[in-house]
Amino acid sequence: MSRKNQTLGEFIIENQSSFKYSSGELSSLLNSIRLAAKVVNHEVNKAGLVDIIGAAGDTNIQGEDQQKLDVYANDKFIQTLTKRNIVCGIASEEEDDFITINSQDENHQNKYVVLIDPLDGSSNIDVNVSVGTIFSIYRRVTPVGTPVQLEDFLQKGSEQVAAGYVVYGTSTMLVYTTGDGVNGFTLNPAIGSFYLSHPAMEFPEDGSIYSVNEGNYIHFPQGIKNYIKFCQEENESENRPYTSRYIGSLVSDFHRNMIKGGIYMYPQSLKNPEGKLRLLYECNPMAFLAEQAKGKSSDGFTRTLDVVPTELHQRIPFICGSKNMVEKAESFMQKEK
Ligand code: P6P
Repeated sequence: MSRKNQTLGEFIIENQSSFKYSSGELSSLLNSIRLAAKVVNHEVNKAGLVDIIGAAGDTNIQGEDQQKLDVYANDKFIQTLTKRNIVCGIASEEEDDFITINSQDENHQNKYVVLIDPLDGSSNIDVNVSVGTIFSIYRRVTPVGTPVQLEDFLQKGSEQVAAGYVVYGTSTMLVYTTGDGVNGFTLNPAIGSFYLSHPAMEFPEDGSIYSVNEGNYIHFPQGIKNYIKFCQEENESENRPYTSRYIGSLVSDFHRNMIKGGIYMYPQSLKNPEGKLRLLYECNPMAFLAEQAKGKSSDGFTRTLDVVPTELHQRIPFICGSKNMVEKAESFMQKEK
């Protein structure tokens, strides 16, 4: 049950009983993400004012320049999750390996692991374009009370118990699912509370927005090239040509497409033979949200949530959005198989 202007805290408590597994720990975990989102939002919103932007000089495991705000966001989410003593392990885009959280008490009963992209799209920070945080939550599969293992993180996306994102845009929103639909909460910065502003979010079955970096067009698989041409063809009855909108920030493109109807694609290419997006902390959480919002997500052939992970930072091709648009793109991909 939800009502407009309910706070995120009230919503979490009211819907706790519907969580598949939780003795209040998942609620506490979601509340710690809420706190970290507010702290990071405070810094992101003034990025241009303090010397916290610009490359930290370091590079992450992907070999990408690490922006200082990446590092800040990563530290804040890890600190908040660790302090609350709720999770047994954390994996982050900004960390080469997963982090084991040793509980203060000897009978370490924490049963959740969190995978996070602390600041996705961070190359946009210096040009004041919206960025986001993406999180994914699983129950551990190794015995409670033992140190967390890699297999606790390498679970199929269909095993997620919760997933969501924070979009630091014209307003800051936290959008998440625990497997019972998708709900969006907008931060009132004056009082620091998130309010239920977008209950029961759903992708329109059809849409007329396509999001892809067409600069990579010549390197795309033929099926994707054919679908992009389909989007650009004149067909009034099918509302084509579609509109091309690509922000370069997955969370922002996904969020707009979920509200208006659309498709996001990051296919494989010569430069990125496995695609660019990471399966565990970008594609799986967004795919869980997409399916919970009646949308669809795949690599053109296999449902994203069915992919069996083999390594922490693996990448996969990613097509996600309005169900009929994704199925159309898949039909073009499968014709060229
Ligand atoms: P490109 C940001 O780095 C990101 O992971 C997504 O947020 C975004 O959609 C994509 O990569 C942008 O990549 O190669 O088009 O700049």
